[in-house]
Order: sequence, then structure tokens, then C-alpha cells
Amino acid sequence: MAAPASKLPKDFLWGFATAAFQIEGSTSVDGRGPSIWDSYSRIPGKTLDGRSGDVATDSYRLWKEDQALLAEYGVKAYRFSLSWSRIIPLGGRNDPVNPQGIKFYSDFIDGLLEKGITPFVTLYHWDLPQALHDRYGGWLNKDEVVKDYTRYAKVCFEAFGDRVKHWLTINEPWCVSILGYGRGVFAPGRSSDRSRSLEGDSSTEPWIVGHSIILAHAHVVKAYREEFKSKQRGQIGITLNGDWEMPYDDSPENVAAAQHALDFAIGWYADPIYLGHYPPYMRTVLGNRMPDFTPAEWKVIKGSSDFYGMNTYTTNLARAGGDDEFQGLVDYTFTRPDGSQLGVQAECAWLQDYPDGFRSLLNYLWKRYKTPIFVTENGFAVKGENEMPISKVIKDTDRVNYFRGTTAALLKAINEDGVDVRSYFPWSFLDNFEWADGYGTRFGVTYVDYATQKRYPKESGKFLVNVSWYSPLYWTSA
Ligand code: PNW
Repeated sequence: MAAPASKLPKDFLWGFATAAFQIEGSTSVDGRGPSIWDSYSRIPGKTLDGRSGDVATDSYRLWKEDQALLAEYGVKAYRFSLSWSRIIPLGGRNDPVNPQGIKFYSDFIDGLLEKGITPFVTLYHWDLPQALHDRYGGWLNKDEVVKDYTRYAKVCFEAFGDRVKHWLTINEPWCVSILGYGRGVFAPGRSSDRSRSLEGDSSTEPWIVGHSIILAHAHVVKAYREEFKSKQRGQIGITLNGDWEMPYDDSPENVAAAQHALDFAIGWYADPIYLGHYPPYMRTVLGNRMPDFTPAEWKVIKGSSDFYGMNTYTTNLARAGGDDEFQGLVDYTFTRPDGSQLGVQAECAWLQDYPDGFRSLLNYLWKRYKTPIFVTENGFAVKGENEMPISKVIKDTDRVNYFRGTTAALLKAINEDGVDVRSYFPWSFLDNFEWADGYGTRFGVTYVDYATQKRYPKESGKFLVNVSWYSPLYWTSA
């Protein structure tokens, strides 16, 4: 008999991921308060197709059907986020908790557990209560937002922590700060670019927001560890976006550029949280625009994540130069020196399929941060999918190839490279509200017909279901 080709830890979690604002809709029912994404997505011109998140995939109403489909797929786990303003409509630490919000997620969690699906819960996936933005500037106001976010998280631990054992504090802080307060393309849309926003300062605000987020994350983990962990026995950590950065060529300046790009995209958050300091290169570029932490704050921050939450989609070829501070003064391209493309192009300009980069990134993170990795997002939007008839959409070959590549890379990273990877959550369970792209960019392994809200599994969904995640041959003996 041939030796097993590959192994996975037997408690490895695989399943699909979503986020509250991208799927729920029903934004003004059962006591939910508005979030910054409600307001932002309703401003004409802010989403590509002019559509808001008011309906999305209607999953607040259709959650039982959604869970039935998850069960049909046979997932082991499901990653979703809680809407802060459903739970505390005005958001603040002295504002009332909404019992209907608690009940919705409590029933939702029970429904998953009845089907044997492990809930993997994100506390914050970008939908800040609008009231907190209006009251004190939201993430710009460290002292207020840290307290309010910590109280919200504690309400969640109290209500759901008996059943939820996997928590993510904040989803992709780079996107929150840079896209929301620098480029101004995500809520709340602040930027120095006055054609986009009447308010904002792209040279300072993203770094202030990042600073608040790190502290907010760390305080929530501290509260969990001190007040809940001994009884609830769960794990908690942050999840960071970050793509692999490959030097454009072997020149020393481009090799350095790739590291500089990683410093700005990942190290900004990961170095403080896992290593206890900022990447020195960031300070070189930003000087005193980079807020520092007090010694007391550093103590709370260092070691404040039980694992590394990894969201990754692509690989960039990094070339020194350019004036984009948000990329660490590094130029990104997908075109190799010989003119060829790195991989198959997705609907979004920033995404090409390059599975070797996925394996390289896993190795880089494991060596640098030495902490178990939960892959919490990874996915592909097929170019032109929104214009295709359903019959063609569901044969999503480019997405199948993408997942064939990344799952193979994942198994190699675990088995050949010895990286400790504990989960894989493809993005996304459903086509959904793709933020500023509206509904035209589809990341789902399930097609959603927005006219009827009917769901149609795509080939990629079937492919992932058929990966032998739990075949005994794939288990380690440990
Ligand atoms: C992530 N970029 O966002 C988010 O966590 C999801 O909510 C989102 O739907 C998914 O990836 C697909 O986009 C990103 O510009 C948004 O590099 C933008 C970028 C990366 C990730």
C-alpha cells in the first residue's frame, strides 16, 4: 500500500467564511442600530453598482436555509461575524443591549451546533455602530473606542461563550485603517482626497486608527483571558490580511522592497502583537506620525493572540519605489520582468492566482511569529462571472483551479515544511455584498441569484467538499 500522501491534524477545522454586513440585510429590523457601512453604502457613487447592504443575501431571514446548505456541504466549521449594532444598537458601554440581537445569534449558534458545525466567530468585521462614529469619531478616538469595544466583546462572551470556543477580535485591521481612513474607499470613507471626502487626513489618521485597533484587540483578549477563559476554555486571536510579497527580481533593492511591503501590510500589526515592537522600517518612513505605545500598553499587546489568523488571496511582485506610503513605498505588479503574468487574473484588479505564494506566506509567518496559524480567508472572484448565465457561472473553472492550487500548497506546507496550520476557511460561502464593489464581484462557492435569493452550488464548492479533509489517511496519529 502506498503511504498516505498527506496528513492533517485530526481537529483541523475547514469550512466557509462570511461576514454579517455582507450577507444579513434586514438592517432596520428587530432593534438593530445603523452601522457606518449602512450609511456609507447608501451614498451615491460609493459602491460600483450603486447598491447598498440593505438586502445583501437576505441571510438574516434565510439563515435556516443557509445552515441547511452548510450541512449539505458537510463543513466542519463556519466562520461568520456578529453585528455590533444588532447587539448594542448605539454601540457604547452605557448603551442598552438589544435582546433580539442576542437571541438571533444565540439561535444561530445553536442551529450550527445541532448540525455538528463548529462556530468560528468574528467580533468585528468592519460594521462599526454609526452612533460611535458620530459621538466621538469611532476608531479615531482610542480612549473611548477601546472601552466600548471591550464592553461589546464581554457582552458576546457572556451570551455566547458557553458555546463558542473560537473567537476572532478584529478582521483585517489594515483594510479598516488604510481603506477606511487613507484611501477613503471603505466606510467611513475619510481621506485627504477632497474629491472623495470633505474630512480626513490620510497622512495621520490611518496610523492613529491602527493604533486604536491594536489596543482594542489586546484589551479584549486580556478581558477574555482574565474573566472568561478559565471557564469557557476557548481560543482568541486577531485575523490579518496580507499577501505574499515576492521580489520583482534579484536586485538587492527589490529584495529589500519585498520585506518593506510585508512590514507595512503585515508587520504593522503582527510585529507588535507577536513580537512586542513595531517594524523599524515603519518608523523610518513615518517618523512621529506613527503613534507609539506606553510601556504599560506594550505589556497588554505583546502575546495578545493565541494564534495567527491569516487572510490571504494573492502574491505581489514587489519593486522598490513609488510614493505609496500604504504599501511601504513599494510598487506592486503582476507582470514579471519577461512580460508574462504571475497568474490568472480575477475580477478584482488586486487579485491573481499564484498558489506557490500561499505556501511561501505560510512558511514566512510560521518562522517569524512561531505561532499556530488559522487560515480564516482565501478565495477568488472569477473575472466576468456577474455577466454570465447561471449555467456557466456554476462551472467556475478558474475558482476550482485556484482552490486546487491552494489546498495542495496547504498540504505541502503542513507535511513537507512542518507549518502548524489548524484551519482553512475559503471565502466565501455565498456570493455577497463585496463592499465598494457592490454585488458585481462574486467570491462565493455558491451562486446567489439576487432576484430570487436562490442559492446554486458552484463546481468550486463541490471541489472543496470533496477534498478528503477527514479521510483517515489524512490524519496524523497524534
Ligand atoms: C477581505 N485588497 O477584504 C475581507 O475580509 C472580506 O470581507 C472580503 O469580502 C474579501 O476579502 C474579498 O475582498 C479585502 O484591496 C478587501 O487587497 C480588499 C483587499 C483585500 C481584502
